[in-house]
Amino acid sequence: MILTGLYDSPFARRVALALHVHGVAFERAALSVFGDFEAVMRANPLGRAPALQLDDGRIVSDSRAIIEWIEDPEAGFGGPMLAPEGAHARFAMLEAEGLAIGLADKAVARSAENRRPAQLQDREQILRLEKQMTSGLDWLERWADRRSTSGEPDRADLAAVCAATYLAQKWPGVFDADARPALEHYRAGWEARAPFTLAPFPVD
Ligand SMILES: N[C@@H](CCC(=O)N[C@@H](CS)C(=O)NCC(=O)O)C(=O)O
Repeated sequence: MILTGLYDSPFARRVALALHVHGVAFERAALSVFGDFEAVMRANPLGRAPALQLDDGRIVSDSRAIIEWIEDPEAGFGGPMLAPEGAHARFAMLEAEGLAIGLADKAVARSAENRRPAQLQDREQILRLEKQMTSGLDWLERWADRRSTSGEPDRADLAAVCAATYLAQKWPGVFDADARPALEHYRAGWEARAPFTLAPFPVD
């Protein structure tokens, strides 16, 4: 099994974390969607990361679909389930996971804006993205205040920690750790533990 993507991608990273939780052995193609675009196109018809190539050659893309596949009983992997049982707990997990993935989407879109030459950057779009990122962080700050960093993480924890660390590293002006103590405590607490230590965010 081959996972394509860099761990500075909040999407590729959370897939790697899910694979580690389930104890699935995998190789990694540490390719950049920009610098190694042609190779990424060969790994995923959409040229995006993450993509997981199964041992039989099939390719699953999109982090949500990949994690769903990893957790499907048919895949036959062991380890603790990342989706809680019971409608109430499951809905609460999906609510937070959806928010965290959306926040990561906005932060990645904000980073993409910086790849454009300064004169082509869209000021209105940048302000809109930063407003969305700030509002998403406000929500996660309240949520993180009620969360623990002991026990086993669920899918919402994987998504929230990957999104928060991406923002902390790439957008420290938007995610000011001093102004968001609950989220910072939660993020740093999980980052110090497996599975997060097994697929760390690359620090250059
Ligand atoms: N919804 C997708 C988002 C994946 C995504 O945005 N990946 C970025 C890298 S962080 C990417 O491939 N960007 C290049 C592109 O979309 O062309 C997922 O959850 O996997």
